[in-house]
Amino acid sequence: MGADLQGSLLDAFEDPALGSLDGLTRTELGRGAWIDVLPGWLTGADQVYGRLARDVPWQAERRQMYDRVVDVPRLLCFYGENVDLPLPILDEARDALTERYAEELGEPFRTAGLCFYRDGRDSVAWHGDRIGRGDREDTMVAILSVGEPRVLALRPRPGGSGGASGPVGSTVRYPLGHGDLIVMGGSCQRTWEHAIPKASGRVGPRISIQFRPRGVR
Ligand SMILES: O=C(O)CCC(=O)C(=O)O
Repeated sequence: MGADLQGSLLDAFEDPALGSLDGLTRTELGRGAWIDVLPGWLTGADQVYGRLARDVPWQAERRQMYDRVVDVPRLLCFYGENVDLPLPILDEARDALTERYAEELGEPFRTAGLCFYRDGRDSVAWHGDRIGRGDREDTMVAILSVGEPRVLALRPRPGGSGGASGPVGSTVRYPLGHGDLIVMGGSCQRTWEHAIPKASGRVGPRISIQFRPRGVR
């Protein structure tokens, strides 16, 4: 795969483990959207990165874009409901998130979408996860990040439901590092958009694991 990570040597010998979710910090974005952030939720992230990079059956996809078919600028693998995730620590993460958000979300996190950003040229364009419940009611998408830090950018959805467009410059940026967790909640998927912008310079690989409730994509 040629996707070596310049991880810390100490971390390389550490078994993966999840910390407490008590340290989550919530930021209200407006229009009923919020994000919870917890840097360093996962320790031993080097091992997680290494095994996912090596063992996941990554797929390169192509998509129709107007009159052209283009490469999707990242590798993908989707784990639906009731399938084993590629590492037990990811099942633990999903279950811990389900327990933490049980009352607020009202249903479990059930699927895991994995993205592999090979370098700074890989990215995700602006979008909301609006297939399923995310299009009409509040939901949550939780993202665990391993590998090179990349920015998750969020901006009010232009002309979206839930209010007028946000003011120019209202984009917020969260650098997601090795082992960090971010949860997008409330109306975030229908009133805001998110993206992983391309990054310039020498940017190493990153893998994101997105946990979602049933039907949300
Ligand atoms: O990689 C990430 O953190 C975000 C991925 C994402 O937004 C998506 O795949 O829909």
